[in-house]
Amino acid sequence: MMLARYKTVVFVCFSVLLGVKSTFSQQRTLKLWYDKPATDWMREALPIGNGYIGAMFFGGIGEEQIQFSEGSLWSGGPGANPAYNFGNRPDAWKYLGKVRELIKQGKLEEANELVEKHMTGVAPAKQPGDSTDWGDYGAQQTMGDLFIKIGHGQVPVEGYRRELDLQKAIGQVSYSIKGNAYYRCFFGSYPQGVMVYKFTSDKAERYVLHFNTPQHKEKESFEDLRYSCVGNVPNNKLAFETAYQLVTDGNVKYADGTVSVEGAKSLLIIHTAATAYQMRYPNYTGNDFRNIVKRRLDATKGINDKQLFQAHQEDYQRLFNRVSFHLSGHSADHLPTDKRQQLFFEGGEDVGLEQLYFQYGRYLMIAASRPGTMPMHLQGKWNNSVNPPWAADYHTNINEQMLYWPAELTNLAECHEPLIDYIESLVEPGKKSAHDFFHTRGWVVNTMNNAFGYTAVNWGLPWGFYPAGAAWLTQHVWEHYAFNPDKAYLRNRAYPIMQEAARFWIDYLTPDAEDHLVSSPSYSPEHGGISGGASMDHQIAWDILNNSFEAATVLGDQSFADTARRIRDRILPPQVGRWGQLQEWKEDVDDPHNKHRHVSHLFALHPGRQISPLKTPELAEAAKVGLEARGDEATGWSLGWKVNFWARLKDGDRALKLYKMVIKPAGAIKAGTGTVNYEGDGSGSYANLLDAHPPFQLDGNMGATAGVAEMLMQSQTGEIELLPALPTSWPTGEVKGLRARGGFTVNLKWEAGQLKAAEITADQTGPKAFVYQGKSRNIDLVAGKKYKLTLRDF
Ligand code: FUC
Repeated sequence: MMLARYKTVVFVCFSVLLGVKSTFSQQRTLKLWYDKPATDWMREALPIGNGYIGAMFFGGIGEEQIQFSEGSLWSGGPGANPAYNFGNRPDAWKYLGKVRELIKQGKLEEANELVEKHMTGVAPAKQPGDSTDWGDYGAQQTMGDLFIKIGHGQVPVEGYRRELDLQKAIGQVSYSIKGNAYYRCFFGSYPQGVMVYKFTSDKAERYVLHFNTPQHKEKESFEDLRYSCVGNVPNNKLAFETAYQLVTDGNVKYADGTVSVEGAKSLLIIHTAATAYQMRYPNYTGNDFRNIVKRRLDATKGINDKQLFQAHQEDYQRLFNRVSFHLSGHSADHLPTDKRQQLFFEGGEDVGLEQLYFQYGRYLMIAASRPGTMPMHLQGKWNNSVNPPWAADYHTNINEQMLYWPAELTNLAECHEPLIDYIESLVEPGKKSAHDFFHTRGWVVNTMNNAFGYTAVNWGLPWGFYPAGAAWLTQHVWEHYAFNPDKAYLRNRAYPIMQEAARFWIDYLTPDAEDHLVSSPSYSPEHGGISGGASMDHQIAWDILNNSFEAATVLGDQSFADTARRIRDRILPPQVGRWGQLQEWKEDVDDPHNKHRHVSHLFALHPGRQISPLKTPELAEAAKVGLEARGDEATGWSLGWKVNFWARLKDGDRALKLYKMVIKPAGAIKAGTGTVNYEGDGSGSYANLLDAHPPFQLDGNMGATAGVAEMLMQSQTGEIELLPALPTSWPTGEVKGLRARGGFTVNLKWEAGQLKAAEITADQTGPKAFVYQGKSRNIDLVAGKKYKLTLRDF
C-alpha cells in the first residue's frame, strides 16, 4: 500500500517535471468540471440525488439555483379523474378473434382498423381547467426550485470552478472575490433521506432563499430555522411537503416565503421532500409524508455537516467502490469536461473520459435508484417540468429496461430493487388489462406506463400496442436472481411474477399452419403496423418461458417446468431472410435500407440469450447482417443498445465506435435542437454528459455503461467469457468487481490486448466454465475463496 502510494507520488512528480500527462490511470479524478456556471438545465446543470430526490445545481455566481424533483410526485391517476380505470376497455377482447382472422387472411389494414377502434386503451382524460398535456395518465412532476441569492451579487470572480466528483458523489462550486474564497458543496444522502447544500465564505455574507414551484402552494411556514411548504399538484391534488432546516452562524429572518440570512460565514441547508403517493393499487395514496419530512429533518439535529458527509460517504462508497475501471493511455482530466468532450470528438485520445462515462452511469444509478424509492423514469430522477417529454414515465418497449441494464453487471444489485418493486406493483392492474384486452391469464403492460397502474394497451395505434412489455420487465426479476442466487427471493417474489408473465404467453400464442406458436396480433416496437408474428414477441416469449423453466426447475416445480419448456420449444424460432438478415417479422419483408432506431428483432442477442456467437453462430451472423444494415447513426438510447449488440457479437472496435458516438457532444454532427428527433440528429451527450435522445433521456447513459461491462465480460450463455470484446485501443487496463450470473465477482487485468489475470470469487460452491478467446476452462470454486486464472490456463 505504502509502496503503491510512493510510486504514485514519484510518477506524478516525474510527469510534472517532464511536462507529460500521467499515462497511468490511478491518479485520474473521476470528475466532471467546468470553468463557468450552468445556464441551461438540460445541457449544463449537474445532477445529484439521494434516491428519492433528484436535484440539479447550476453554480450561478450571484444566485444558486437548485431545481429538484421527488420521484413520486406525479400528476394523473385516480386523483385526476374519478373515472380513471387504468386505460382498460373491458370488452376489447371480444374483437380479438376477428382481428386474428383478418391477419390470417392477410387483411392487415382491416385488422389495424379494428384494433385501433376497439382494442386500444382509453386516452388520457382531462378535467375542465386542466392545462397539462397528460390529463389523467399524468406525468412525473418537478417539485420546484430553491433559489439562493448571494450578497455579493453577479460580480467578476477569480478561479471559478464547478464540478461533480463521482468518487465522493458531491457537487462543488468554488471561486474567490478579491482574495476572499467562496465555496459550495452539494450532496444527496440516502441514509438520511436528505439533500445537503453548504455555502461557506471567508467573509460574512448575506443569503436570500426562496422556493418557487409550478405546483400549488397551500401553506408556507418557518419555525426553529425550518422552512416548510405544503402543496399539491393542481391536476390531481397529490399532496407533498418540502422543507429545509438551516444551520448557520448568521442572523435569520423570514417574511412571506422568503428567508434571509445576514452575516453568515457558513450556511448549511438540509433539505427534504415527500409526497402522499404510495405505490399501491388501486388508490396509490396514503403515504404519511408530513411525518417522513419531520422525521428526516429531526434526525439531523445535532449532527454536523461533517457527520452528514461521513454517513453519505460510507453509504455511497460502499456501492460505488465495488467496481473500478482503469485504462492505460492519455487522459485529459486537466481540461473542463465540455472542452474535453469536444477534443475527444475531434479524435483526441482520452481513455480517461471513456472511464468517466462508464462510472457516471453507476454514479447516476446510485443517485437515482435506491431501495424504497421510485424506479428511475426516462430522465432518471431529474425532471424540471410539469410537461416533460413523454411524461418522463416508464416506457417498457426498451427505455425502462435499458435504464437498469448496468444494475447487476456493475455490482449495484440493490439499485435494481425499485424496478422490481414497481414490476411487482404492476401485476395486479396488469392482470385486469390482460383479461380485458386479450381474455388471457397472466399480466401485461404496454408501451407507456405511469405511476398509477396504467397497464392497458395505450391509446394510440400502432405505437401503444405492446403487451410484451411485461415479460421483458420480468427478465429483470429473473436476472436479479441469476446474479444473486437467493432461493427465498426466487420462491417468494420472483417466481410468482414470472409465472404470471409466462401464463399470458402460454394463453396468447396461437399455432400457425406449420404448428409453430406465433404472436397475433403483434407489433415490432414503433416500426410498421400490427401484424402476426413480430419476431421480438417470439423472442421475449421464449425468454420468459426459458427463464420460467429454469426457475421452476430450481424450485422443483416439475409441472410448470414441463409446460414452460414445451411451449418455449414450439415458438416460431428466429428466421433468416433473403438477404441473410435476421427477420423482424414472420414474413421476409425487411428493407435492407431501413435505418429505424428500434432494433427489436435482435432482442434474442441482447438483452436476451437465445442467440449468441458461441451457441448459435448462424443466427448471430444473421443478427450482424441486420445490425450492419441499420447502420450506426441513431438516437441516444439506440446508440447505447448498439454498443451492447456489438459487444455480444464480440466486435470490440465496433462497440467502442458506438460508445464514442454516445459520448460525443450532442448535436456535433447536426445542430441539436433540444426537441424530439427520431433520426439521430443531435444524439450524443450534453456538456453535463447526460445522454441526448435528443432531448435528454438517461437510458443512453445506462445503455452505454452496461455496454462497457459487456465488452469486458459476459455470462449470459452459462459460461463466463473474459474480455469477449476488448477494443484494440484499450490494450492495457484493469477492471475490478464486475458481476456474472451465478453469483460471481470478477476482476480482470490485461496487457498488450491479452488477458494477464482474472480473479474470481464465487458466492456459492460449485463448478464453473470460463472462456477466453474460444478456449474453455472448468474450475471447481469454493464460496468466498479467490481463484486466479492467467493466460496460461487457457
Ligand atoms: C420510445 C422510443 C422513442 C423515445 C421514447 C421515450 O418510444 O421509440 O425514441 O425514446 O421511447
